[in-house]
Amino acid sequence: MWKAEEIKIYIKDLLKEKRFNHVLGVAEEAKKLAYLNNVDVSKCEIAALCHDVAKNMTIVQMNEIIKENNIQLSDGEKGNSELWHAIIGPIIAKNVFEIDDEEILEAIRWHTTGKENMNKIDEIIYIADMIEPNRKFNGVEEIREATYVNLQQGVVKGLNHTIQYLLENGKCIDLNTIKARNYYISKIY
Ligand code: DGI
Ligand code: FE
Ligand code: FE
Repeated sequence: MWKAEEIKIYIKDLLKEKRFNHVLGVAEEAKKLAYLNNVDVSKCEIAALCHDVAKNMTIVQMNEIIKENNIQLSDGEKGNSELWHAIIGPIIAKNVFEIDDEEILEAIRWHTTGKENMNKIDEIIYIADMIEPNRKFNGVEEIREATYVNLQQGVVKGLNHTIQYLLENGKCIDLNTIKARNYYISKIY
């Protein structure tokens, strides 16, 4: 498995500057949250550094990888190419960065939609992606504060925010996003 510093060098070349800075922001946020929640800091750092590794790919390139790897997309995923970088990310992380740790690969897989009953690493990567210091959208501060009170409370607020954004913009909401919210609100409230 590549070291964090080696992955950083690779993705600095791979991604645009803004995306690279986002990835570094997610890594710092994830490390802090890991420490505070008694989760493996270095696993979270590696997952964070890899989470958007497929973000610069074209739809054609992603389609090729999906076919080559016999990935069956759900009907919802087929029409929703923004979700594909999370599906392809673990494949690149495995093939290029030689990551075999299933927990790291799973955290990359679920960073965009979330899912029901995530483990703490999944939760940290999901929410660190949303609240890292470069994120400036309306409402981010409330999600940040909630996350530092309670990780799962932050996840609920993050899911609510995404669902609201998707509704307002007339976009399809992936079933995993909905199931995740239903799961987490029933746990929190
Ligand atoms: O890759 P990032 O930009 O850092 O963040 P991300 O992986 O969370 O991807 C964000 C995009 O994914 C954003 O445009 C909203 C979209 N997204 C997240 N959940 C869903 C979704 N899009 C649809 N259509 N449905 C979802 O459930
Ligand atoms: Fe992403
Ligand atoms: Fe991201």
